[in-house]
Amino acid sequence: MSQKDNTIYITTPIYYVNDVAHIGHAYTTIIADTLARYARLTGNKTFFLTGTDEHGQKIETSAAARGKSPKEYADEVSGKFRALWDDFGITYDRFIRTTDEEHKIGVQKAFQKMFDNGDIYKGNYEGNYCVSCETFYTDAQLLDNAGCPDCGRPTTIVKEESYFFALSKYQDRLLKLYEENPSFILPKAKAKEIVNFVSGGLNDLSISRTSFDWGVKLPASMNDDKHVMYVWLDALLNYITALGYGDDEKNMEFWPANIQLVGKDILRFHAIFWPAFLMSLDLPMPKHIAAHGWWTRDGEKMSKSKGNVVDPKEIADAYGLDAFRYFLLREVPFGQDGDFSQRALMDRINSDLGNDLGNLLNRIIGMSGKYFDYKVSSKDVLKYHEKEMKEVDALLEGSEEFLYHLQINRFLEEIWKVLTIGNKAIGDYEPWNMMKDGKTQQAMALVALITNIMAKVAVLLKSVLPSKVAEIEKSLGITVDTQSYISLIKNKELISDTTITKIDALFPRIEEELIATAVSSSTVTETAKKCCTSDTKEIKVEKQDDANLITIDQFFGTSLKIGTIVEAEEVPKSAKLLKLQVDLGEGRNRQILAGIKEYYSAESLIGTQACVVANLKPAKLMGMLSEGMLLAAKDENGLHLLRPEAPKKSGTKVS
Ligand code: ME8
Repeated sequence: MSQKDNTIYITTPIYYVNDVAHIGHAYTTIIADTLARYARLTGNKTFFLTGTDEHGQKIETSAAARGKSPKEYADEVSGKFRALWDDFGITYDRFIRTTDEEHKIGVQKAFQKMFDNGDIYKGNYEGNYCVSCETFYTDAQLLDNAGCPDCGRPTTIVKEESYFFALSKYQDRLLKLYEENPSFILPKAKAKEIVNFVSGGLNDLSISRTSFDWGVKLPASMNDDKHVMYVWLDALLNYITALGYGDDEKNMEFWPANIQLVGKDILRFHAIFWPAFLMSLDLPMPKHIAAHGWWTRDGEKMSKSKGNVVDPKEIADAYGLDAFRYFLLREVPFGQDGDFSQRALMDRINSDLGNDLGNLLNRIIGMSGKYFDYKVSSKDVLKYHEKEMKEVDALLEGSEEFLYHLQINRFLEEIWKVLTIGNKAIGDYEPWNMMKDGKTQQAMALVALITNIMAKVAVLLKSVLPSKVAEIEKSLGITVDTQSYISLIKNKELISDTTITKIDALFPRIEEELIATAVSSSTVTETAKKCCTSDTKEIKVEKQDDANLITIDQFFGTSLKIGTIVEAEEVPKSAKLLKLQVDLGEGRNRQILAGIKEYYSAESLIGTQACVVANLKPAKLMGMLSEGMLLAAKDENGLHLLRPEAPKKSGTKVS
């Protein structure tokens, strides 16, 4: 993306409808949304595309497993993705579904054109197929146990008549594309893998299937009804059919795309197949295919079977959407893998967002209110603070370059340097002493310097923190739009005289004990979440909606057992904690710290039983190890542990 482009087209992958949205989907979508908002703010005509990938064997099988038709199932899950993005305020211009009629028409037109160009021929395919990855593999690519090299699942042997795309023909043109456009693949380090892969030779690609029929049919002119198109051909073409390719061509002015965001696992499809298809269609190449890294959770790979998948809605509900956006964009350099933990998220909120950003706004409100009845004038800012202002303007101007190169974390770091200048200036100049000494003009210049810093930062942060910046706008009496972008950032001007409005803290501090246990494990049902108690944690997320539904497998990812409390004592200096030794039938007792001291005396618990979450990652509380969690229910009548109705053997499974 560059500032000079006047149309900007940004895409996310289209998400398979066999799964609910997780942090990986949210990550790509939030990056794309940030870039699209920024492109619009800076005055570019922008088109932002996202959507769902609904055809193929995987979806057909998932639907059948639920006793639904593929279309019914796709409608349901696609609707959930869309509802989540709407809930998140994602500013997509089109949400495409590969079951949309216009898409199918466009795909058939593209197939026809590739055929007419001599790039499609009929043959027989015999080889390995991974339904989960919807990918063909040669024998040499398979793992030793014949598993899929990408996901490790068993592959099946497919032997059927198939149409082929002459991918091998494009090897040289692809290598030339990579060589002549070193930033075609971002981050550049990833390009090497692709160049090596293509240099090793390309096989023609099987692009139709006959063994199932949930897919786009071949064009009628092919007269070959038993074939449906390979799902990746159908899916990749969404990036042009969404603009009207092969149909009304309404938005084709946006092609070629500026940035196509993908996860690293699907880079090969986008950096090899996709440009080859485009070459066959005589269309220009996208400017960048940008591959992001993989999110893990608390250091572990996320998977449905482990039940540790991060639900973006749950996080956003518990910690705030803007904070979640900031965390995703700030925590990990684009292209690298990242780890999600509530601790890291909480630290970002309290430190970057609360202390550095929110607190600076608070200080503006406080100082302007106390000294100047909330009136701020920029009149003398340059007289007293030209040096600081120059430094701020230069940093902010430079920060944009990072955004254009997708180094969003660096972009944010530069903005935070500016906030540091603001916070430091208050300490250095001590406006309270200026007021005491009657230097009112200087004090006003200082308050106005900080207000200008906040206004300029707000302009650049609007795409990252849309709702919180709306609050800053309200407080500072400014409007962030293309005009203010040009005046405050491009022309480095100052804001007009303004009146500050008092608002609530932007990012109230999240206390340690309020880390939402609700998002500590997606294996615990909503009901269980509401009644879990471990140490001093409380529950913040109470909403139940379809997006949060879990499968039975996920539920059974939590090991619930009956434990017998054999010892109990108070934790010194803690108002809430009891230290328990609990027998779970394992031949040794587990130490569990539970935040129930206000409701139970230690001695009353000895010999009693409770329901325990037995496979929780051990945690240290007040320097002591806690190896599990007791379940309890709390309402206005107090807190009660969940216990078996009749005594059970220690370690009895709860299901
Ligand atoms: O691949 N961390 O769809 P999809 C980061 N339909 N990103 C992750 C992730 C994780 N833990 N897990 C998955 C498809 N992703 C195709 C795309 S486009 C023409 C067709 C990312 O729903 C993954 O890398 O399986 C991919 O970019 C995206 O989620 C969608 O995956």
